[in-house]
Amino acid sequence: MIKTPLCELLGIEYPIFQGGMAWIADAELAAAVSNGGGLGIISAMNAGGDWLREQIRKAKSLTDKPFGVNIMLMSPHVDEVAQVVAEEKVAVVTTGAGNPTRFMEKWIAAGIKVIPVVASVALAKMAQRAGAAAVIAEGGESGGHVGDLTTMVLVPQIVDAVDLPVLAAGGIGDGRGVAAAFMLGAVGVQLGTRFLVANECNVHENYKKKVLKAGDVDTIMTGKRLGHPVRSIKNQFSRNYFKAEYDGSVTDEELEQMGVGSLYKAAVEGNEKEGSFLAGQISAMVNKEQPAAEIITEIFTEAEEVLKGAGKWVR
Ligand code: TUI
Repeated sequence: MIKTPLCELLGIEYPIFQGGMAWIADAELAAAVSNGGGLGIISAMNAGGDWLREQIRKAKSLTDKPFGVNIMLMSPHVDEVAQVVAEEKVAVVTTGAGNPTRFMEKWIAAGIKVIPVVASVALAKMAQRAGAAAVIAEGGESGGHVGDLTTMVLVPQIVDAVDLPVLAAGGIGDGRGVAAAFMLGAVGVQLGTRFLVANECNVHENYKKKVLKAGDVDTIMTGKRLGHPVRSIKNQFSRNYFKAEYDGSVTDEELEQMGVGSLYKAAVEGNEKEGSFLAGQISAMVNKEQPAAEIITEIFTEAEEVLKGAGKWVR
């Protein structure tokens, strides 16, 4: 059995978080992951406070286990959702796409464990000074908004830089990835793409099909020109966007406009041409739909086997 200090810190059975995926990670998915022994996470994405409060209450009705909320810091409603998580006293708040320190005092005072997603050593150190309970080091293999560094390079640097539990994210989809993350010094992992195809995930069926079908070179990074790089599965939308980014006659405003509504079109409408299907490079290795709880037990059974054999090259 695999146990790490993260399990004790949060009262969870397996040291695994489900990533907060915009328009995808709702109360049902979060509760299924928490009931399976991991930490389920509701994505607050660009939603307002009322929607989030309803989702938090729904998750509370579906599970007695701890769960979290991911706050996307570029959201136009960030102040409102930051207040809602404090009022609802969720167990864990993770953050993404920015620096969460201005909210952390309020969250910590509400008894919330704050676990920021970081893509650099500097932000990890800032998070520690502001009272983070742990950090999630997310490499550029992941889906959605990404930093520059890979998981392999980022995780050990964050482990060395802070005196906090570190979770690894980006490019992890099976037990081998979990074992590798532990070798880099992580005490937990966060997976998004693999949970996207969970039975309990309510994302549009076309989205799941795209992830299940994707091969090794089927994701692309766009958005660098506007300073918000995102990884998604290649399709008409991402190819057009990529071309427009390198076309000097397209203005930044036009480019910004091209992206509006594209996540909704993918996740809710399943629009294969105009949607932005955010997913990680690990999509290539995500090949079956199954219950969230089964994903967790399968991954940790495999990780245990890999770790038990880890000494085979050492004499
Ligand atoms: O946040 C994510 N993944 C996301 S957010 C999202 S919604 C979105 N859509 C379009 C554009 C932007 C966002 C879809 N996927 N992952 C966590 C993450 N955070 N990855 C990288 C970062 C990050 C990057 C820069 C965190 C902080 C940062 O700079 C902090 C600073 O100092 O301002």
